[in-house]
Amino acid sequence: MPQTILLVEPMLDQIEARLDADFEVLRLYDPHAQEAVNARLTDIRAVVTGGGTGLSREWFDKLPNLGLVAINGVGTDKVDLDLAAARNVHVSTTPDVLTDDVADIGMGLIIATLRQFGTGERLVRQGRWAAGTRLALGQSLRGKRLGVVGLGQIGAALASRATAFGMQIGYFNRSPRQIEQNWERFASPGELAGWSDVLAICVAGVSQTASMIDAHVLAALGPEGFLVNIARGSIIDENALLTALENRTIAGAGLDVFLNEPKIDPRFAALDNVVLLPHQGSATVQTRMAMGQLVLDNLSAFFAGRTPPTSVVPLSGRGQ
Ligand code: 8YV
Repeated sequence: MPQTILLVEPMLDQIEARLDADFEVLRLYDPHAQEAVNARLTDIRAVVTGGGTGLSREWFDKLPNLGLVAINGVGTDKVDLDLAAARNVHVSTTPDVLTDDVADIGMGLIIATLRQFGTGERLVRQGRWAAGTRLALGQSLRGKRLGVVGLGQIGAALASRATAFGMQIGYFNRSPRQIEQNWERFASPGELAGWSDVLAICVAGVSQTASMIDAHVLAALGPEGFLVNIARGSIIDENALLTALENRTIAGAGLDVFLNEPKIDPRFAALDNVVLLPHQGSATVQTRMAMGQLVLDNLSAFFAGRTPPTSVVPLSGRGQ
């Protein structure tokens, strides 16, 4: 009898086919499966979910025999890791394999924001270029100062890309990092923002980083500064960001993540100085295949009685 798992959000078809071959998969997102899900709660040993979705405390409480939450991503902010540890539930992620694609989206948002890809695309599509409207001049990347908030794998990969575009790199990182490059370290996000032309948010979205980018940091970034966020919406005081964009106390923003995704604040849609993406950081066929393979590896290790290879929750005791 195959083990029963709960799939919280869709994955790549090829990965879901492998899940169906190896497990009894109950799909939480399938409206026709709700009755089956509720009838089988005690049989569910593992949950597969996304980084942006996680698993709520309510669902932890509904699953008495849960032993693994396998995240198809690296963000653990939507899973209570303390609760998982207390319940002896592994939480696994998909590190490394998505670094390049997320850094690519960050570089793309820097280019798209400084060179006004969104405004330009709308100008052409709406026929205003043909009617004689011209796009205002943009900003070159060469020589601009990129401030990276969070110099982890993704932040460092973005900084390397930006260096190739002729940008200078500064960064803020809570813990010191041994780096070979001559990137300047700043003591706070505010000091980094005051130095930066572009501020890129690459830090994990955890309780310690909630609203780290607030009105003071945005004021330090200033009216010629741009913000890019490829991490989590929770890291930015979103009302302060919207006010700064509306009042142009910052020049613009390129955003792949938001609070309350996908039902983001409608104020964003009224702005012409933002580039908006629907959380596309790791959303490529190749990366989602690699992430899915890591999810499968963690599931098979767990059900074989071994520690999931990319578990982030140190467990004492059974774990199984
Ligand atoms: C994905 C992410 O969008 O890695 C993360 O935490 O947010 C992204 O990679 C998400 O995990 C898709 O399920």
